[in-house]
Amino acid sequence: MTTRRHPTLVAALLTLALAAAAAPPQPPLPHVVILATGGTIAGTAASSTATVGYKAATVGVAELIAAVPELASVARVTGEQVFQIASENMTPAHWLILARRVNELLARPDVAGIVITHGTDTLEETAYFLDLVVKSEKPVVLVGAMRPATAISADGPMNLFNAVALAASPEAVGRGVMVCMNDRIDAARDVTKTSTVALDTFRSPEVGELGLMERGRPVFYRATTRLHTTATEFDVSSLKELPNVGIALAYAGSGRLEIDALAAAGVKGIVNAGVGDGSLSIEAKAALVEARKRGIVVVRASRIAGGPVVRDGEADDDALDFVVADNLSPQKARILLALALTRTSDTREIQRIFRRY
Ligand code: DAS
Repeated sequence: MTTRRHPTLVAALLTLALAAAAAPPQPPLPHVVILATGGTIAGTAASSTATVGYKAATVGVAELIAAVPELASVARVTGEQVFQIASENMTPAHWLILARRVNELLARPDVAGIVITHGTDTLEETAYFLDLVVKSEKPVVLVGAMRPATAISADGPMNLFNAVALAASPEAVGRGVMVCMNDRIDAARDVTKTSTVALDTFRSPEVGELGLMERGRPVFYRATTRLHTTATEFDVSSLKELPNVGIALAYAGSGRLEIDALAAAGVKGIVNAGVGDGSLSIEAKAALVEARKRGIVVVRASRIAGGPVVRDGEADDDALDFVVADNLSPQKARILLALALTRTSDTREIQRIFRRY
């Protein structure tokens, strides 16, 4: 076919070429760094139908990125393999390493946001710790998967795409550390893993998600009222280790066994995951009073997934010099107490901290 016979085609092609040349240059895509730590999102199994009993933390960050070429449509992505572990093995020592790397990267003007790929088992704890110590307004988004990368309908790739798209979004700036799984956007403070197996496991049962991902864009419905990131008083940049805080879970017949063991182990704080509204058995109360007398800070939390522990409700906290956890889960109250103890051992000051974060 020669163009001589199709003058309209030539005109159309010319118009397109001129339009393309005149179009304003597209701004460069935001640079998002993916920090990989392991977990199921990096997991593999011998069979594509295996969704339990697989090996977590085997696929490297380069492979995770290569498996989702669509990332290039929302961000310029680079990756670092910070750890390669199942998150049941994550520790405060790992948190400190991760926090330092996050703060270093976010201080760079060329970095727009960070995604952290992570096992789901303790993802909410790492997220909350970072929410309290990251010193930037830029988005930090944690993401995992409930099915290994080798599974039919693996959830990791879409979760990773959404997490990167969120971290690249200007609307995500200043909202604290977020968790983005199964299209939901949750605040680090409120989110928790609610199912051992369901894809939609990360929920914020009491206060609801911050928003949803829609076609690669965040739609926000609320913002947290609690302090986070640049508004917190916590600085871990030169901290060697976090103060040791333990959790004692209450159950029918639980007495002082776990509490005494924690006290004997030399913890600086005990979070008591009480029954009901943080209720204490007679024995547990006696053990906590003794622990307090040894200078251990006691926080009354609840094993129940929702609602606050009301101060001076099921125990006379004023008289006992205890702190209440507000509506934080025991595992998150432990994180906040550990960071509070880097600032003060004054229980009134610590209670004020639990009201603000
Ligand atoms: N063992 C789990 C973990 O690494 C696997 C996962 O769900 O990510 O948290």
